Amino acid sequence: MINLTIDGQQIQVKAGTTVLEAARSAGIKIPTLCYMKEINEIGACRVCVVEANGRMVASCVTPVTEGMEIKTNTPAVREARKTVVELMISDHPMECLTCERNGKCELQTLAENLGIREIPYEGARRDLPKDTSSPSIVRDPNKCILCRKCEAVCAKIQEAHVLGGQNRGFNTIVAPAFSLPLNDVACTMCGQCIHACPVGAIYEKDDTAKVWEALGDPEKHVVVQIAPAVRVAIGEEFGLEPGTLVTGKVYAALRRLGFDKVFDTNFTADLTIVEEGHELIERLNDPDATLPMITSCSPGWIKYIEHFYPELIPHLSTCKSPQQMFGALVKTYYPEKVGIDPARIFSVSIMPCTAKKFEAQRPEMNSSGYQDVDAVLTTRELARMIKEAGIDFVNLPDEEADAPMGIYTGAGTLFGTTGGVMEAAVRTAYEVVTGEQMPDIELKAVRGLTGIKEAEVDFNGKKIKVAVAHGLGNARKLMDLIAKGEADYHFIEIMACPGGCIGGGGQPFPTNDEIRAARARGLYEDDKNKPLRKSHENPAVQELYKEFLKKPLGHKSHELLHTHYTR
Ligand code: HC1
Repeated sequence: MINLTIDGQQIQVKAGTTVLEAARSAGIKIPTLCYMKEINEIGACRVCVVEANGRMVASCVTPVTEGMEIKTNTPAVREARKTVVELMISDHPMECLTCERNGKCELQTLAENLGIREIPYEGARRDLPKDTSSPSIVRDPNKCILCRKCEAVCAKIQEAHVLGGQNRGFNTIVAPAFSLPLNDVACTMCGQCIHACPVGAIYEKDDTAKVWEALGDPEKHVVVQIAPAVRVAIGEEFGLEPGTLVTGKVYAALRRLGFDKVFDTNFTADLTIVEEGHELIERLNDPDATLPMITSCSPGWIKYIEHFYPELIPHLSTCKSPQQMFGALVKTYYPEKVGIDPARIFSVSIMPCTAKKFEAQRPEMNSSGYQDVDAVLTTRELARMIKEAGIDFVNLPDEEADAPMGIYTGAGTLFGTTGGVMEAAVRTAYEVVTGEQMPDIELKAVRGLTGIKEAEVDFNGKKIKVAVAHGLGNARKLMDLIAKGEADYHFIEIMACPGGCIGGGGQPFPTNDEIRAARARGLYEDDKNKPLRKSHENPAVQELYKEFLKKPLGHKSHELLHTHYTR
């Protein structure tokens, strides 16, 4: 152990601890900007300067030494931090009022906290073009402060290695290699870089204008679906605690925005389970089938396997994601049922995910004869629309979704958190295979934020081995095992984002592990309180099969609900 003094407090910490972490352990707050524990510890921004034995050091990269004397709050330290931030602002576009991150920008908060009121330097400005090539993500290099957090998350958490420093000196930007457009590289569009970015240099493509226009068009019948993970996160945009379940208020807000029908992605999450469960059973009974089967509902994950493991694509379930199953049905089953011309339908989805914007535009997603999902909004974009409309979200009454595509079970809602698809699938597959009720439907082994989770379920003598990974770096570990022939699993769930969709790239700022855990608790609560908790028991799904699809994996299902991805 190392003994040191911080601001007069004697403390003891383990050797190797940084000054920043030592201070945090003593309850002393040092401001940071580029720092992410164990992910980006590069001392780039110098905002965390302190005096160590009389010398100015960046606390995030300075290890403690025996007898060290640290001062975090001297005039020289405060002055140095101010100068660092003033210099950063001096060449930053002063567009705070119109910036995506206005009010949620870490640089703005730092300037406020450090009492910066004027910038004594006039720095050179850059006027580089924005990269708008991706259907999901916009990069504005002019706002980049070179903290390298996006690069670190893309490399170390997602292991996609898409972003990196280009050029030198003042011309340095963080961009794909050779400054190629994002759409031309192996970007999975997961949007984790957006959460890492402390300013407005990376953000989702804004599709709110498209949706406002559709809502204002009397010829259009505008329908909306909301994803599982939105309901436990959007409340944060209105001051509620992370994890607060606000499903009824979201439905009410959507009606007040003018949507003609308010439906729920959880309905098709239940449907996905019925289709995917049957697909799994079919594969288990076929000695020539490709196993393990891997879930296919996370579009960032699909893009990752297409780029990095194309030879393993046959492992993917052929099921489309719930978003896309919904899209296909809302322009076929639904208009047939209610007698509307499908050409009039404009289908919107509210997703926690930026990659869903890309998924909706994939050529595979037109099986209704139209683009199945016309516009995808993130949780943040919906919150912006609600604010723009002046809706008092917190005081809205709880309303119900419309039938039939708004009815869901507890299993459907679990999709929004890592392990949830697996838990939902096991609940259904167990009953279909064994013909018996599962003794305990809660598969606790696949809950929680551990990167890779495993479980074994006894299907009446047949042991089914499953694994769950979230975050693409964890997915890569499982893919390497499969590639080496060392994975003895039957079924694997993979979600691109850490925590699953609750941690999606379109979720409110900030998103961290504590907040992910709170949002997951909200979904488990939703599941627990549902009278029906198994997807195959969803009466609206049963009706859909009776009236339209006829049977799982049948002809219509194959036409509308399944697809094959290619390299
Ligand atoms: Fe997801 Fe899914 S769980 S992918 O994270 O399978 O976005 O919430 O909507 O489609 O249901 C996202 C969430 C979401 C789909 C479902």
